[in-house]
Amino acid sequence: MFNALKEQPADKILMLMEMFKADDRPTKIDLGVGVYKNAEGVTPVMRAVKAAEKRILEEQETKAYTGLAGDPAYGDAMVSLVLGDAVARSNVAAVATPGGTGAVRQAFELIRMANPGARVFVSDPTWPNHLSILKYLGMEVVSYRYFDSETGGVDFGGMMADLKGLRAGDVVLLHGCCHNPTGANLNMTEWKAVIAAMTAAGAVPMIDIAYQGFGDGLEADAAAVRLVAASVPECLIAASCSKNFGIYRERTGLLMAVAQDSGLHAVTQGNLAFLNRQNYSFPPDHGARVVSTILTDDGLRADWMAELEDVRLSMLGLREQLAAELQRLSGSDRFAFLAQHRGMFSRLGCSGEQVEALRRDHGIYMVGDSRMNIAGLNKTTVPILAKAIIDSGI
Ligand code: PLP
Ligand code: TYF
Repeated sequence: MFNALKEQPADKILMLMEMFKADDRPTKIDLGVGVYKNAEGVTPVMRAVKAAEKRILEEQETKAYTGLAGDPAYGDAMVSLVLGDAVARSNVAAVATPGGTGAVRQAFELIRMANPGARVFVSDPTWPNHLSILKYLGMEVVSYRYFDSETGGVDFGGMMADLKGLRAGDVVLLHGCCHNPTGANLNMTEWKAVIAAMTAAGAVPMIDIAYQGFGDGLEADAAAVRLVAASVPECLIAASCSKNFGIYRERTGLLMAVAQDSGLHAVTQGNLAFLNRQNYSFPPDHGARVVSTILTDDGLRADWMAELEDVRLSMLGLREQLAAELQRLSGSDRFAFLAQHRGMFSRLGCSGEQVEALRRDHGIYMVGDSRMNIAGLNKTTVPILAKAIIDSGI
């Protein structure tokens, strides 16, 4: 049987991680995989996470199964973190999932179950796993223009023109904040226009939010998701706790299906639970319990928010330093977009050969499309990167 298997394409981001490990140059710089690192290059366990884990270790009395939707306290806490009071809780069906990826996967499956002919509109570019999962599920993908490589911002005219091709029942996948891989984001006026286009066509928004708190702050980063949820008849939201709680390997995510018609709640909730049962039965609990412990305790929540804010501001500081350094070395403003971008990533906008040269000649690792993880820098390596960029003729 196994001899019938074909080679599968590797994940380029994860491949880069292996290449970086194998490089023995002490000066190498890792700007590849999207994992937060502090100035010492460490991905720390957040203080509130440690405290919550300690509490769970001491107080948890059973490891018996939770429910197919996961622990309700986690669902409630996360719905509130992401959606605030934008919609009534009774209009939100939600299930815990293994990471944001699990939520994305279940969302696509729910779409396919409800409307096998649905096309999924995705930004060009988008997170590669969106495309690979959609392809695996045999779903039709339509890409819409998103990134303007001239300005480093959003090609909003192109995006709106491409959304004119929407038909009723199509799905539009949007990044809630901190677009991966570009770092370029819609402003609120643009979000309103996108919502109007989806509503006019009868298309359903699906929002992937994996970096809430990494861009403009916990509340600001959720503003677009909340506006969408409050404005449209139905939407799907896939949230990840991997980055903002720093619990990557615990696999903690939540899929939400919001309907203004609360009569749809029971059947939607039942279908989400059904999908969990088909794919893995009960979702992982440890990370979810850490999250709900933090979010429901005033002290832990405040400490988590303070540490997350430090993380956000450190990345913002690195962006500003890098943009200023490149301004100084190039004598131009052509890299100013780096300070405007939000989240962990920025697309530098150079060629594949230039990315390759940065790796070969300078030991600087970024993804082939010139996506850099800003958190891979520190105050000392920013000038090294800036000089390498200019020396490479970028
Ligand atoms: N969606 C996007 C855009 C991401 O960048 C990530 C990153 O890891 C995820 C979803 C899901 O992450 P995870 O499955 O680790 O929670
Ligand atoms: O884009 C990133 O780097 C993160 C981490 O298959 C990641 O989202 C990368 C590849 C992958 C899963 C997660």
